[in-house]
Amino acid sequence: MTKLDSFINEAKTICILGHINPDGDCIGSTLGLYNYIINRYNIDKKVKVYLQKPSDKFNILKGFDKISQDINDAIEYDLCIVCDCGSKDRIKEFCIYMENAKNIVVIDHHETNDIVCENLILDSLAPASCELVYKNIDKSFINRDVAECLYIGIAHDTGVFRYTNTTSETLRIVAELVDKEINFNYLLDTTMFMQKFNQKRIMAEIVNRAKFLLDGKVLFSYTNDEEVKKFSLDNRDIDIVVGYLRETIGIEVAIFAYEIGTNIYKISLRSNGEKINCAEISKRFGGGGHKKAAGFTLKMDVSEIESFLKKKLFVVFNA
Ligand SMILES: [Mn+2]
Repeated sequence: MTKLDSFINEAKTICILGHINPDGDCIGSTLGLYNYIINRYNIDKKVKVYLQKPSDKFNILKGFDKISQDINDAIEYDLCIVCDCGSKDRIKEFCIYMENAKNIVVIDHHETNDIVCENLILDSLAPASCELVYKNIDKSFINRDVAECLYIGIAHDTGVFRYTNTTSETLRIVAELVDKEINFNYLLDTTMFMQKFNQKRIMAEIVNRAKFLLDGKVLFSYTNDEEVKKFSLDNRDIDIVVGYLRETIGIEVAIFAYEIGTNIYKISLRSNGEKINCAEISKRFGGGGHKKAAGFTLKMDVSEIESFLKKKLFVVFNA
């Protein structure tokens, strides 16, 4: 029995948490564990997933409709499992469940993990938290529901197995998941590739205003709340933009800014090659993430962001 399994085995009540703005790996790892616990223990355990409301495109995963946003500081869970999250700040309002819990296990693959916890399943070389979940659960209880969740998470964090974080082991794990007769084509299309027409239209606007900075090493663009609303979208609909900008010949890093509050911008970075470490850059500004994908928050007007980036990144690029 793995350490994770023995914690689950001993607990009667379990909560599962992830990070703010939950992405495919966060949703996949939390719901993957949720479905695993239900499949293995049925009604013997009370298990609940708390996440900020994820994009509806993930509603094809079992348990999606059970994801809760409730806050109740009187509840004390026997066990709190935190997935895919490198800092307390990013658990946000659900942190109370972690603080109240009798035991905590953290499963994560971020380079910048600063959660202090005795039971840390941390591997920054793992391409996805879902891969770590897979490795730490009893394979004989992985049913189709679990497999779908874990497949989604690994696919999302590896760019469908094409980023350099993908290993032969990843592909072997994926093969095991495919053997559970998941409809991977449907899963990928629904959660990654199919878009609302307005997502394509806002992308056109964002690409049109994109600028090369620092001798063409950086491709930078942005949107704001007003524009996102104009297209009847929300921020969950533009999470694909930065990855799309990265796929530009000649650049070392794509940077995309979007408004998460009045004059508060989330800055997302995606790099090509080995020269730029996005996690390191983001950490300097209070954020974090992975070598090739990371982000941080800036409190300023969008017109100031460009000059901020030019000034600060110049130092990084010339280091
Ligand atoms: Mn992840």
